[in-house]
Amino acid sequence: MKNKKLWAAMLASAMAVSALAGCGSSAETADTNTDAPAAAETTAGAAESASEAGREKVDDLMYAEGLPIVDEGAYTFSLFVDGGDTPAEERLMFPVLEAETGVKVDLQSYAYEIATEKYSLALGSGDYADCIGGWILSEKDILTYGVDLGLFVPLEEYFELYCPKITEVLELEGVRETMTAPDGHIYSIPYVIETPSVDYCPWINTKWLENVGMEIPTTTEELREVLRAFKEQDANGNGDPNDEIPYSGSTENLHIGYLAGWFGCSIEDNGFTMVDDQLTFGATTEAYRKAIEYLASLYAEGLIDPELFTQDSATWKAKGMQDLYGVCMSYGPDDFYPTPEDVSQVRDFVYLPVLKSEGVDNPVWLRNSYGTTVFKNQVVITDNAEHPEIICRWWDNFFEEKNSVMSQNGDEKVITKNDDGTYTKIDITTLSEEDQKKYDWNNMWPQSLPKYIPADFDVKENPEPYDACAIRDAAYEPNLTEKTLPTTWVDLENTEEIAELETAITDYITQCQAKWIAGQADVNADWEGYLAQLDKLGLDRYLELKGAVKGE
Ligand SMILES: [Ca+2]
Repeated sequence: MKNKKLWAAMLASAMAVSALAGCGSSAETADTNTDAPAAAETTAGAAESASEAGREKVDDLMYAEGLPIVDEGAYTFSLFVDGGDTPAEERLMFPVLEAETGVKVDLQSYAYEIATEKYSLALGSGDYADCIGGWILSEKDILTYGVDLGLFVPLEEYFELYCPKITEVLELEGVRETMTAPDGHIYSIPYVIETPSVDYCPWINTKWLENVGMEIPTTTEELREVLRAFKEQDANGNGDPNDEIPYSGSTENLHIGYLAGWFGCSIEDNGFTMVDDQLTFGATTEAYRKAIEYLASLYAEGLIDPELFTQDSATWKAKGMQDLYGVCMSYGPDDFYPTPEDVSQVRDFVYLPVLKSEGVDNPVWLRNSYGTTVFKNQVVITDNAEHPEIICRWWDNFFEEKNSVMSQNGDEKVITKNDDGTYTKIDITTLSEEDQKKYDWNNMWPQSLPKYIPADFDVKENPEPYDACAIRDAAYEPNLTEKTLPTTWVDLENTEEIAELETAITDYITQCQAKWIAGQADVNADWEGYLAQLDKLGLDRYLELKGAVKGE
């Protein structure tokens, strides 16, 4: 049976908090801070006083522990994020958190493109939010606006004094090291999340394979034969033998370099891979040249989407939804192909194996993670914030399991905690359209923000969704590079120079890829000139700064 205890308790405490706060009193809630460090004795220059209820207040404003964090409405902070444009009051989590903490959030949330634009304008003008979060932040921003200019505030002392849950995350293996900037400070709320070992790979349409009477290919030449059959026959079975697109991918996530792993060297978009422990530049290798040559030959035969380098993601997805793709590079098959009503059903698209090629019996694929990833630039607090300690505590409270789980899955109406500590989630598609929208992942909470979901945490969904990525991860494991790309900080002194070199070199690699594959130039004829141009763009200096070597 489902156990609704947790959610009932959670709701009751949230309601109690708001009710009591409304009476001008404060409330202790049960489940926070039992393992908190001793209440801050003093903070730099902060006076403490006792509240009516006997709880310690810092600066006459913030309770050092427990909930609420401040008396109702006593503090508001602005939060700028790329997380869609749903207003705070329509998102499940913000009213809940406000009732719990007493802290109001002035949410400024925009779609990624708009957020990116507004973010750089704001930083330039000085008119930026108290707290900034999401995918818009980069490592370089932390170095420039944190370490260099002091616009972002060091947070480690607040964590130590007031944030037991965040401290718990920092104590996970390798996290504190990753989060700590070269000047010794931590500028961001840590975000550790489960991620697949592989991020992108090609997926192949098994229905089409069945229709043309072929098996899943295991070599590059077998793939060519399959793609030819897809092109020549009416593989999707709609009566038109000419609408099949044998190979496609979305322009933003082509990851052409990954495919070079079939020829012995799998590289990410900036040209790097790992060879044993060594960061290695692979865009000048023979394996990479061969991969481009191979893909160009597929393109010349009409086996690759002619819009590969030009279509936007909406066009790419729309074509997939019409069942026009035989093989497609993406994060998962549901990104471009209709999800069956029964989400537990095996998908038509399965992973394409790591292919062997002539002379390459041990092809490789670049490892994306060891199962979790630490994001070190996900939320910063700026010098415009009057009380960074309150914002830190607000995040710390969000890191409580019930809040993080709820932000991702929904409230007690859709998820219940079982006696064994796992959760069970109902089938959302059984709900009204309005509720389905309410419990949409992105409407509940800006999902680009960090949360804390412990490793042993488990949501059983009913039905349990088919996990194409987990199946793929297991199959790819023997071919994965042992190491992922390093997550160490670049040397502060050289940030600017590295960024400039990276832009020039990556742009050039990307341009050449498109030109060669689409047949506007020949990779073999151009190869010496390409190597010379990379040298001219400063490849040696770039690799020296990155601590990388040239691959063979
Ligand atoms: Ca057809």
